Amino acid sequence: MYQLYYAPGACSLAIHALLREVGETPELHAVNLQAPRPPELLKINPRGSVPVLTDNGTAIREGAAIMIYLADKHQSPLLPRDGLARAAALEWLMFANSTLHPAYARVFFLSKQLGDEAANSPLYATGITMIQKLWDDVESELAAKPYLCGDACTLGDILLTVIGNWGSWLKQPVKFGAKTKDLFARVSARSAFQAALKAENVEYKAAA
Ligand SMILES: N[C@@H](CCC(=O)N[C@@H](CS)C(=O)NCC(=O)O)C(=O)O
Repeated sequence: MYQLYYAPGACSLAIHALLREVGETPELHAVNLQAPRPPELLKINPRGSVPVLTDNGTAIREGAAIMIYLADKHQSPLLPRDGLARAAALEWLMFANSTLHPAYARVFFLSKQLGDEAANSPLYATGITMIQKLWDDVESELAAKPYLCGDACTLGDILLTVIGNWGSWLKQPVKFGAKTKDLFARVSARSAFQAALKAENVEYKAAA
């Protein structure tokens, strides 16, 4: 039995969608990231962040690790088993988790520090420029293929699609190219992704 600690629309949505991709409906524990963390979350993750997955009572932290664990355990085609195909899928998962996500985390931090001033702040604008460069890179990568690894959807596409929907949490806009929006539309239309959005009461807006 899986339990998932999540915040609606946060990076934990990728784990939630993946669970549904492999036919699992987790027991959901919503966490309010604006409030003090519940003691039961701090007990299994002292950092207080989401996602945390428990599998029969054992906690796994760090989104990318959780996704790899689930994809391997359930033999999901979203993560090739070996060789260069697996390396490419892991590369894009890590790009989303360890390069793109922290770029957003920087501007979320600045936003907290600057409050309303963030909308006109050059420092904040620099953070947005760094995010924009990463999305521009994604657009170039998608020039000749529908998904980051070619013809098939992999874990990185799912996490990227989740992060793409964080526009309403930004104080200055990020623009997506046409190919990137097509990717968002394709991934967010998957029945598992739709089921996770519905369960979290989140609207997907980034593909429009
Ligand atoms: N490296 C971690 C990052 C997790 C993370 O930053 N999660 C965000 C939500 S997208 C969060 O919980 N932020 C609030 C906090 O860190 O206290 C992972 O991939 O699991």
